[in-house]
Amino acid sequence: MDYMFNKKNETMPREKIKELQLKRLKETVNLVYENVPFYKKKFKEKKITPSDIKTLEDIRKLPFTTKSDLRDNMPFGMMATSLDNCIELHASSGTTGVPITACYTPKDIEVWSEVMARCLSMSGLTKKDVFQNPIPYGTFTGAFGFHYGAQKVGALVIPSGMGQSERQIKLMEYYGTTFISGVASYAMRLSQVALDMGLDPKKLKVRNGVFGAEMFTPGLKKRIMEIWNMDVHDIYGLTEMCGPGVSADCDQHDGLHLWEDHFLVECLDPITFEPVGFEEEGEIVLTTLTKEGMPLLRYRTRDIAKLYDEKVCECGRTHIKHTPIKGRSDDMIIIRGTNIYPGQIESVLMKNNTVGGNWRMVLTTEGDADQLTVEVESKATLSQVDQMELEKQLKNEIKSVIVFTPRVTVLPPNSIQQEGLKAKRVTDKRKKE
Ligand code: DLL
Repeated sequence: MDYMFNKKNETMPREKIKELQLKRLKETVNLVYENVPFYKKKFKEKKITPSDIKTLEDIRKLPFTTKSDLRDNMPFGMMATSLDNCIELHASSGTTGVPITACYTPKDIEVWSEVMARCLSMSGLTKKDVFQNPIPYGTFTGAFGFHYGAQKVGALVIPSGMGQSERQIKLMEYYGTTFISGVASYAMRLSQVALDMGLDPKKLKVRNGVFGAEMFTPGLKKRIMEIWNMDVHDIYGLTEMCGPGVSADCDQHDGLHLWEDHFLVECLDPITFEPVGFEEEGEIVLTTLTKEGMPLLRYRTRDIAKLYDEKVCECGRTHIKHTPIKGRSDDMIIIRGTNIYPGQIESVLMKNNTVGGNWRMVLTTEGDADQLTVEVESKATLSQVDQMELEKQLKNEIKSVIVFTPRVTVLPPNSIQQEGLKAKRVTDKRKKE
């Protein structure tokens, strides 16, 4: 059994979890009804009051909250408490519009640190570790979430921040970093930088990594494990809940435990909004149970995953598990009538050993038809013949997954430039009607 940060809560019997959830759900419903005009109005429209919530199933009477609801009420309209009671502000990057802003009370920061400490301990972090945090420190939740959680575990935190990849590698070497965090695509990039510096990542002391913030396939995970000789855990979260720390995978590597004493999860059909069965794909919908600053009811994450049934995990934890996030429903691309998730393409690419870590899909319109070009870096520089051979092979392999033939362009290592923290896997240049 791996180490638990909070054994009592992490192994709480399921009936107890449900009892606690109902108590906390009622408190949250009262809190938002009394303090957030947006929810008061929604309750009126639905002709419900907080007293209608008597069982956990009654959650289905409650209104959903969407990203556009949040945008309409930004920056502070969704707050359930005065800003005087808040001590920290975070915001999502806002690449697709108004940034989603959340303010935290001291208790919110405490809970966030606790769930992060659970996730990090579950991933193997101990007070003996040197924990390097190569994530930008700023309004993005990533860096602070990991920082607070790792300090709570008692590890030595190196707040190395984002970028300057050579410096990151030098810090790892100089301080003997044992544990790194961040985003999977950046861990892949860092391994390439180390190799370019003449350093084999395996020779560094890094033996553990915990990554999230974007979809990454088991294939990419395996790649990172091999190239660094480290164990890799997946961590999930979003600004609207706290940031990273909603769930992470244990040493079984078979699903992410979601901390149900702080978040109530539903998995719904995104069209009918009916719950799907266990191990059926649906949209993850989350309700905060202990948030004071910006509590949210039934937040539609748009993230697609499956919930496992409620049996106790081999690791001893009782909190429900979900599969890694397959992607966001808004990342799904319809091209020539076929639904494609970037993860399907990544799975094919990562199986091929000559392929490097970085890739993207470019969509264009030619004549009346949509065209998909998959651009992918090779691991090492290839001869023209080998490059053409690889393009042909990948074309066939991708075709067998997505049914039509894409174009494939193999590029030299390090030629796809990344902007920002999260990898941008899709560039859509199609003509819009
Ligand atoms: O990305 C918080 C975070 C930071 C999580 C670092 C993990 C590690 P946002 O910027 O608000 O917050 O983006 C949240 O990112 O709805 C998912 O679509 C995606 N996402 C987060 N974690 C994962 C993951 C942070 N492990 C959005 N796998 C979410 C797949 C993820 N997608």
